[in-house]
Amino acid sequence: MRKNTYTFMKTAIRGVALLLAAGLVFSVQQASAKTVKVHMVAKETEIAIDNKGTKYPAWTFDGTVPGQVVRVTEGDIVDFELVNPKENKNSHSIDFHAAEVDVLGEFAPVKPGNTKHFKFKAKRAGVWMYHCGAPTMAQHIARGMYGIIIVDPKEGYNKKYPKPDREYVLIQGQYFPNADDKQAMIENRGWAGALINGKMFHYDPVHDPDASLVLQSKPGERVRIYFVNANINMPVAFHPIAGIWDRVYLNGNPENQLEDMATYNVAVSEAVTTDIVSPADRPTNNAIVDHTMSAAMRGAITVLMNKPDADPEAGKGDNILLR
Ligand SMILES: [Cu+2]
Repeated sequence: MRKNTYTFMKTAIRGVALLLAAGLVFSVQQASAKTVKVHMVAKETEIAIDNKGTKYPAWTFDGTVPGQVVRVTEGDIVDFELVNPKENKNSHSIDFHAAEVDVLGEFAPVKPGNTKHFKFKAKRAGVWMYHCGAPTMAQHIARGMYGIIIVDPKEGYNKKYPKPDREYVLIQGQYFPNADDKQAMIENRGWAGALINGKMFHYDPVHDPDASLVLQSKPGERVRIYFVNANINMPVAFHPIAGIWDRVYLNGNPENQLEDMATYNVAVSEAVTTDIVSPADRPTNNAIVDHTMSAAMRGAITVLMNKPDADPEAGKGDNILLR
């Protein structure tokens, strides 16, 4: 009897201690979660589609293709506002792949002159596409309404998810020269270019003498790429020429991890995080490509230079999507 009472007391004390510990962890997490305001304006405007400055009648978030990089931490609340100015001719919308909401509510089209406001909790770590979903969706994406939302894991970095030395965002899209031909976009007819962050051969001075930007790192650094396939109809064979993906995090989640990959096949609308570590003992270059030749030769080649005098600011802080 006394032994039973003692065991009961011990179990009760342990239970209370566990509850206290759980409460502490919970309150720490609560305290670190924050609300992040994200404001976007749908803009129907001309943009440059290549390094020469060839104009294209784009539909955009905030006047750029892709739209702004949205970056939050797992557990944060995204407080979002989309303005569709009355000057626009079309309804637009937003579809965040990181949100679990109502497609007929939060994601519904917004008419010109109206504003949409909603909040969602970024519950799951990873990288996710966002895009306009207003009809005809193929046309709204093809004309430029897409971007990335990065939800960093609340645990932060660890052995399984090492801190990168540099980070870059690459978003691939398809260029359809006839911006009005929705049917061609749906049927994948007549696409003439592969866009990387909105331009063909954006970071490839080897194939385009007008290209002025490249990705940079120092030899031996861990470079983390956040990649989105914003194509209309084409998967992407994502491959670093003269390199190997040290790790591939499916959907950007550290729990979904592959190692030592040559090529990772990225579905339409899929986002993925990949790490590459160059040899530490000499300068090298990689060409990060869509190994699908019809895409590579139309613009999906990105040069990564690994050199001792790499720009110390490149791929750091807010400087991860080069424009
Ligand atoms: Cu739109």
